[in-house]
Amino acid sequence: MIFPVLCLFLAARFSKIQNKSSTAKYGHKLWPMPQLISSSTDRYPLSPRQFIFQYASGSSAKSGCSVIDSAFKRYFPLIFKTEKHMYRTFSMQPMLNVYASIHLSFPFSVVDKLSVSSGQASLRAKTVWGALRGNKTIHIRHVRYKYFVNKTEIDDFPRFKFRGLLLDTSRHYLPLPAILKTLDAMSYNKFNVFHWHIVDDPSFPYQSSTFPGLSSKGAFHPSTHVYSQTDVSRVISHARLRGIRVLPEFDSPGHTQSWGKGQPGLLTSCYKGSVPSGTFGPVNPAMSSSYQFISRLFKEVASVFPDPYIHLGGDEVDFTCWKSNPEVRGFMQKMGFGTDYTKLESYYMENIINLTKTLNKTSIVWQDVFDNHEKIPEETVLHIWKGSPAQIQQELSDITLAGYRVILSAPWYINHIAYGQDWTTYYNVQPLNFTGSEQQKSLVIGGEVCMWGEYVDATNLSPRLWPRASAAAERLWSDEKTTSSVTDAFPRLTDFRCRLLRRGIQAEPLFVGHCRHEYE
Ligand code: CP6
Repeated sequence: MIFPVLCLFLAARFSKIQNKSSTAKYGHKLWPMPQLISSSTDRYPLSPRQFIFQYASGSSAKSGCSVIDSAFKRYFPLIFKTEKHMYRTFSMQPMLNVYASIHLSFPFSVVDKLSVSSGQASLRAKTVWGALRGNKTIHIRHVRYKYFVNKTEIDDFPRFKFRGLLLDTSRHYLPLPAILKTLDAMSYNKFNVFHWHIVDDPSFPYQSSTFPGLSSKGAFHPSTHVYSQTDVSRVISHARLRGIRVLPEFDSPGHTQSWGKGQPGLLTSCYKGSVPSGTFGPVNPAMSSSYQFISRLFKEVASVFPDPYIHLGGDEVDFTCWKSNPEVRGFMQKMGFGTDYTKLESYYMENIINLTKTLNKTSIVWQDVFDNHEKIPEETVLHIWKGSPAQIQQELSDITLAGYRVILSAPWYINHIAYGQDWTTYYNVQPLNFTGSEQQKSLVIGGEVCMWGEYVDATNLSPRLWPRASAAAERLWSDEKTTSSVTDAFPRLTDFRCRLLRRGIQAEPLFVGHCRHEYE
């Protein structure tokens, strides 16, 4: 997605420069930290009534570009937030004429420039996504009802292309507003991939148009605890406007208990001796009907979710049930797999990866698929979710040596909680600290924070995510050499957490203290 240079222009009638020595003590408190920043204590007061976002003349993006138009519309009240009398002022004297609507996303990796100087701020970005994130970087501070912006020069680009967050909507149903709010908070942190672990063993909330029985029988409730096609497209467009891709996961052959309710015959029937025990295991890999079903389901998924990737899962497959089933054992014989059930798992995964390829989508799979299989198409992305720090390093080495791209999640299991400041462990992760060539390191495309849902629903999602996930967000965006000190990060993250609260995101405190907005 290469756009010609796009210039954004923030015209603000900055009044005369002020240089207050007291400004220095505030410093800039950006999160995540840009790649390169030089800011001065020179600052310009600005008034919400005179501030306007606009496209620069000559910009290849113009009014009508939905992503930027709607960003202008969203950012204004975020910047000049909150005081009730301000809103009154606006309604009496409407000033803004930059309102508009909606569109889709991809990662970017170019140096974008933001410059704030006398009379104007300008943002030059190569893509709309860069412009979107650059807009977020402008740091307008306020003291009481006065707003200021410091003279600043910023060059920026993300360290990693893939900066993800996983939500699990199967262990608990997350109502749509909770998902949309999480997307808002993700954009404040410059995350760009929403990994939607939409179905799993406990429930199947995705309302499929091809197989309506999957959710009518497999969801916690057939009409209240489901995501309709409209819900899904709302999530996708909300995400897109914020520069976030939606990566759907339909995890199989394990983690599929809920699928069996609406699709009899799909799962392996487990045996006790020579009789079926009445329980079910993973998808039955010995039946051609299983592949026909997956093919039809994925055909739908591929058209509903525009992202070029689909996450196929492939983790934690329990062989006990397969081993007990005479049909499956017969298939093992016929295929010459002996008693090696990883070969059967491999056979299944290969089939569904190829099937995904025919839909013009690239597969992402959990690391188990690499650990157990020899043959995986080269464009497949591996996703690391387990292991001790040493095992993770080994896995990174092995996967990249084999030439595969990789996403790292193992150190960022945000659903695990501990007393104290556990954000520091997420912050101190060094994704490229493993034995390997530069070429191997370039195959680490990014990382992802996982919020598994066993103990999480809409009541505790937000404070458990934020600001802990923000620690990973900075690790994935910023330069590791210049931005690695927990001591430097602490006051910035504390400040960022207050900003999240001001924007309506319930974020837990890092430590003892208060936010300035509590009494202003
Ligand atoms: N669900 C699915 C899970 C987990 C995985 N897959 C998981 C396992 C162990 C831990 C955390 C999460 N709950 N479908 C593994 C990728 Cl510690």
